[in-house]
Amino acid sequence: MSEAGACYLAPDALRAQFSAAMSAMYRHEVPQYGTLIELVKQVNAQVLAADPELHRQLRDNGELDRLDEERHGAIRVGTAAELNWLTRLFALLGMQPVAYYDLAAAGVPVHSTAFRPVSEASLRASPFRLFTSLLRLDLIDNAALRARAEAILAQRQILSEAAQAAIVAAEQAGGVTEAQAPCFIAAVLETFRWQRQASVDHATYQAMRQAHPLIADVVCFRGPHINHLTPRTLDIDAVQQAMPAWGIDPKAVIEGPPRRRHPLLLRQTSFLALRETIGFPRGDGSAEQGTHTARFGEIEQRGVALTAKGRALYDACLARAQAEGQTVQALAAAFADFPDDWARLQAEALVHVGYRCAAAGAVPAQTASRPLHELLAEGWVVAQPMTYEDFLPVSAAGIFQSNLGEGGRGRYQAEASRAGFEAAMGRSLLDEQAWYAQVSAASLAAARAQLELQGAAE
Ligand code: OOG
Ligand code: NI
Repeated sequence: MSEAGACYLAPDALRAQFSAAMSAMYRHEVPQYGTLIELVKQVNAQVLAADPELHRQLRDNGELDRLDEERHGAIRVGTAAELNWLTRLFALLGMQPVAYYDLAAAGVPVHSTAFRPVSEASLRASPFRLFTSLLRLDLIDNAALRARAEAILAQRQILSEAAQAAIVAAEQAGGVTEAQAPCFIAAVLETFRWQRQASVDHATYQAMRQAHPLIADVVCFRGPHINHLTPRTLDIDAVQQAMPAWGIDPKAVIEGPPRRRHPLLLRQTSFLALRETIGFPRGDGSAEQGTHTARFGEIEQRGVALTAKGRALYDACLARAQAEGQTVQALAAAFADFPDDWARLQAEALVHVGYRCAAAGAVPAQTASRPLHELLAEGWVVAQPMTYEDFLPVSAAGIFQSNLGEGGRGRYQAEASRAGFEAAMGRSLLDEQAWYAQVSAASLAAARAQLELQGAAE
């Protein structure tokens, strides 16, 4: 409540509205995305009906209700100033930048983070995330082209005057009221809309595209159009197989780890980007017709979050699979040594674990302060896998490349530039490993507090 008594929406509620508006806009613009949502819904219902254990686990983790709302999107920006504005906007929507992804190492001239909710309650309320990439013009060695790209980007404003004013006002007031929300959402949503009209002539577009398709995508349009939205499926292989029958043409391989009894991290696949007609302005005010490919659809299946130790093992297995051509067989062979039973994954500290108090009634005094292994062994507390809420740079590069067409893979001898990215944002990034560790510790503290509460009086 403000002093005047106006009622501010929680950032979680504002994000839920923003996510719904974004989804509606994309569904309208890319009808195949709507088809994909229907297919994913159907497969998820089948999986839940056939797998009561998974159903229970998702319910206990509070993930069942968020499943149909769950999606991430992706955008690409061109300058530090643009990233800075969006960082401010996303903060109002309760989204913080988690993790640094260096995609130059995988041949794509950007570095990225994902803005997402960071408390468990916020993730439950609205799990919307945005994978956000900043173009690295410093990786382009054609100096004239780089200067031209910089000059074009310096001219544009990705947020309208109205959207900028709404962000500043919300920051000053400490939020957006329920009455202001529809206007606020409408104003900022415009930034992410597809533009049928490029901001440069066709020759400039082609020169940028020649340097890298991604440079053209960022530099030649008025704003960072949303380029995909991704629903979460519980069985990515089933959706991938069903896609053709639903009139959707998937990319050949699923990115990430192979299929397993206990899914690891994140698996993703996409349908190929659409070739869309674009008007390129001529000097005389008329437009030349051309095309641009940027927008696609993607699905993902989320598995357990890995500790640093588990992640090192994952990276080693994946590198082996890649060296062998990353076929289904190569993946299966490379991951054969990665444990696939819950007890070993936990015992070897490969996965992040959350805790929950499982005591139904009164518990003996002093139980709350007993060692964890005893609480687990006697069933006072149960451990459950924590879902991976972040992204994978190698998979992201694979998704980028399959949608950029020819020339999507460059060679860059660049250092990662986490500090440069943070300077552009105007704040620091959150470390994903620290985040899982902290949520895990908090869940154990909450379980102990609950045991304490249920403790019999001495
Ligand atoms: C982002 C590609 C990465 C993911 O899910 O890993 C991504 C992009 O194409 O802009 O969305
Ligand atoms: Ni994605």
